[in-house]
Amino acid sequence: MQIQWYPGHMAKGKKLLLEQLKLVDIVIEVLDARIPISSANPDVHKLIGNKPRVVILNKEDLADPGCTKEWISWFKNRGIIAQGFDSTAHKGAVNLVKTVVNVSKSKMTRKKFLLPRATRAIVVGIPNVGKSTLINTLVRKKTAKTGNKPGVTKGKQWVRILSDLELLDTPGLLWPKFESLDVGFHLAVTGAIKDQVFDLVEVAIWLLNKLKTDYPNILSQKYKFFTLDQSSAELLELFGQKRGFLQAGGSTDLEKSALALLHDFRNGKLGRITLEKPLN
Ligand SMILES: Nc1nc2c(ncn2[C@@H]2O[C@H](COP(=O)(O)OP(=O)(O)OP(=O)(O)O)[C@@H](O)[C@H]2O)c(=O)[nH]1
Ligand SMILES: [Mg+2]
Repeated sequence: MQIQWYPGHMAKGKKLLLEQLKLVDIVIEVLDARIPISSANPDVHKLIGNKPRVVILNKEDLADPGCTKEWISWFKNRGIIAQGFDSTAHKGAVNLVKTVVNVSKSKMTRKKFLLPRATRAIVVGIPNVGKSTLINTLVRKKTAKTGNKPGVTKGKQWVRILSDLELLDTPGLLWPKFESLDVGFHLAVTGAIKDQVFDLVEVAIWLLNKLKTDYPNILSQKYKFFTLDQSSAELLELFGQKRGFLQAGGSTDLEKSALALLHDFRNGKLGRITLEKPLN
């Protein structure tokens, strides 16, 4: 898969992040619950170093609940506090704030004689993972700009949650070289990379192959015209025909079909699906 996923502003974003990390007590790393490993930016991990960190497995409403539970234990076994979260709902917000403040206080190295002040946290993560939505949910109002495409947050933004937590929103960051093709596919399918920079049909076919293996019943349940003996290319074509994506001359518009399939996945129309499962 040929994609240009590392625009110049992301290199600048990394520099800015290094500066901002000096200002905060704790990092809230927002991961995508459907791809907890692929959505973790190794460059950001290096910058975070030993700073206290809480992991949010965001978009848990779109992920397979059993897998999210397994992922939370997976992180726990590695000494990392992780919590599933749906940033579009308010449920669990108070608990989340408490967890962040408590973890930060338990690791506080600030001198005791300094006056107590609000905990300062920075919210980091890949584009479109829900950082700004999470902040808005915690504040209970729309202060941070959000949108269902990567690259919505540009500058930096401090937001105060009650009196004991201040949050800093940051622009989504990717890294220059993915470890494997699958990482690229995961990021493309979930919407972290702009649709314009990858081959939609290739990514949609990858998704169909993946679903056929990991969730074999989902496709035929959601799209009654699907059967598992068809190839993924045939399935995509059939899907496009059923949706009426025809080009002049009567052939199927595969790009449009691919995009519609990806939207169905991203909006949860295919059900709750986790693409990446913990190995142990
Ligand atoms: N279903 C679901 N959608 C979510 C959740 N969190 C965020 N979203 C949606 O994901 C999209 C991206 O959200 P943003 O908050 O703008 O993401 P961001 O990480 O700030 O993105 P950038 O600023 O581009 O880096 C929006 O359409 C949100 O409504 C969630 O927990 N569940
Ligand atoms: Mg944002």
